[in-house]
Amino acid sequence: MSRDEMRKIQSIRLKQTVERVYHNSTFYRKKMQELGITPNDIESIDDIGKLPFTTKQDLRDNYPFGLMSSPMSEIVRLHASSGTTGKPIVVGYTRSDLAVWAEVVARCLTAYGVTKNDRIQVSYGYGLFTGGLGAHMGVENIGGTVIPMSSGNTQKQIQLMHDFGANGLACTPSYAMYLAETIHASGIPLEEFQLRIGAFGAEPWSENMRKELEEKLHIKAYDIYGLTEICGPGVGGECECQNGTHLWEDHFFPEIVDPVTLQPVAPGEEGELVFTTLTKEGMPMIRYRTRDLTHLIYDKCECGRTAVRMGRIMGRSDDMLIIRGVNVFPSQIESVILEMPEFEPHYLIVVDRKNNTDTFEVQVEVRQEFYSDEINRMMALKKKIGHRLQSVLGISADIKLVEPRSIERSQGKAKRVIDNRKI
Ligand code: DLL
Repeated sequence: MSRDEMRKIQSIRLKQTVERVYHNSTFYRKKMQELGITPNDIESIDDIGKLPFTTKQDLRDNYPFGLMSSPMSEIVRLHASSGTTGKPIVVGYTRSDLAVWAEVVARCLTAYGVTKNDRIQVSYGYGLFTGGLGAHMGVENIGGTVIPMSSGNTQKQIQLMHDFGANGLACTPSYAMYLAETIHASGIPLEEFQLRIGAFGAEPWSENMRKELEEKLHIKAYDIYGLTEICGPGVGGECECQNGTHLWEDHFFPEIVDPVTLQPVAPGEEGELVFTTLTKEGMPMIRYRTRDLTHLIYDKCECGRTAVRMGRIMGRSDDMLIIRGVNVFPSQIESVILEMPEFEPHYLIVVDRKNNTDTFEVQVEVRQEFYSDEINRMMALKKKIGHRLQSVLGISADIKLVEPRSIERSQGKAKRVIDNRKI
């Protein structure tokens, strides 16, 4: 679809969405009135900047159902995402919302090359988290066979993956890494598995992690992106080119803004991703601030898809650590670790404050073949990674080398940071 055609569709859908929220949601009507605007001020997608932003705090303040724009009798599903503090945020879907969600996940799977002949093991958690049920509906939508494992019970996961001949695996990249390790430890030859495709997301991951997962599992590993507030997984997904995540912008309109000034950044520049849903009925979102930091690529992709692409998420404007005045993203540390063959892709960042100075410790697992009782060898290894981190982050870290398999494995989103500072 040409850009012009896309913008036409986006304009029509934005106007419908604004009408809906203005008339059906006290929350949005009040916000628009505060800015002195009515639906008549929105004539096309070019007017998006006139609309107010929405934040996670707005969802918390209106817990549980304050942002619904459909009567509860039309809501057929609720999901929730655990907030870092206090109450969860709750989202509601109409039947039509579920159909759109299934469709966008199906688009991602199709772009990975999944067909009705494939069996997909869904190892995202099922329940209030959107990962399990979202991926599940997408597989069903294209007529594939779902293996609804949910997360956990890792031995059984690999046994059934093996026995059922799963061709695809959908889970977080960190859990995929754990499953890969477990397969290797099980002694079952990789050749006996039929895995071909991974649909990994729900947490930031790097190119190096992709390489490692592809090598360890003999698969192609693809990104799937999404967030509860917008629908769940499937807001975007990679294609065979593995060169940016296509965002399904006929349903979710993306903008990139400066997280401080909230003004749009120049095309292609890095900033905070903001979404406006264009077809949602239950709980449409107007200019929702994701806190995810990335950039958008409007050039046509080699795969032929014209949907805008998003670069890898560099982190979130709110999970960024400021250590001794320096901005640090856990994803940068992960990249360094994965570049070095001596380490397992498992690490833990511990931040604290002693004598008014931040302490910054990176615990990392040494691979079995590099692990040694010889102090000199371990010291040299410590120095090596220490230098590399210093040059990438511009700040020095205390390195703690730990034994293979000693850092706790996650069955969902990995916990990479312990911040003990009380600031
Ligand atoms: O994580 C939805 C999801 C499930 C996406 C399964 C993909 C697969 P939330 O729990 O609301 O929803 O977390 C959303 O997770 O704002 C990002 O910060 C992060 N995130 C999600 N996907 C990716 C990804 C689900 N592919 C938050 N790369 C988002 C990097 C991701 N970060």
